[in-house]
Amino acid sequence: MKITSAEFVRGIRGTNEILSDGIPQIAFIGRSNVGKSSILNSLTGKSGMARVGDKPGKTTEINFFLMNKSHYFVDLPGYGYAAGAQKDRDKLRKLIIWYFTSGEAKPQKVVLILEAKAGLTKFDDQMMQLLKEHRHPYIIVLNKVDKLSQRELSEQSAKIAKSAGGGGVVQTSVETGQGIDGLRDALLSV
Ligand SMILES: Nc1nc2c(ncn2[C@@H]2O[C@H](COP(=O)(O)OP(=O)(O)OP(=O)(O)O)[C@@H](O)[C@H]2O)c(=O)[nH]1
Ligand SMILES: [Mg+2]
Repeated sequence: MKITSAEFVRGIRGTNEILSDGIPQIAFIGRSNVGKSSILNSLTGKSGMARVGDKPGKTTEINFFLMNKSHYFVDLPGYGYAAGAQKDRDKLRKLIIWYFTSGEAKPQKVVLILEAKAGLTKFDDQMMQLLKEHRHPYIIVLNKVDKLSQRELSEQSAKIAKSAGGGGVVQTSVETGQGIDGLRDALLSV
């Protein structure tokens, strides 16, 4: 499926009517700097749409992008980075938890993005448990696979599939474009 239109709608930091306007949400979550915003841009083919950064903590609001006038792609801030003021990190952490636990947002699908080198960290595991507890359907994406050799990659994927309960892992690289078309099809065919 192609994305024929993509536009930024708004960024929120708490309750907002956009959460209940009836348009299905596909949410992107993962550790800070894992490439959530980059994947979102790559899926839409609009490179500057979501802000991307070298430093963790680039995304500080929950950003809604309307795709094909039918779905929102929801770009969330990242979790699990050690830099920055504690106060700011707590705020982002609370915002993420609120999105998944308050019951106001009911994402149709959650894309849990892991970093190829780091694999499934304890923060990712906590997030996965939270998604399960709140019955949010999710898929796991392993991004930045360009950073691993073929052998490292198959070892890492097997390890993740095992700890994640045997479900599939979609491999992507924003750098090479690997896996992006497949991920788009998987997300928009729901
Ligand atoms: N090598 C490589 N670098 C990538 C890939 N995807 C993203 N990056 C780089 O990783 C950095 C972080 O990307 P972002 O998209 O801002 O990451 P994010 O998860 O949105 O980060 P926060 O908003 O801070 O949580 C940027 O420098 C990207 O260019 C990839 O597949 N391969
Ligand atoms: Mg971001």
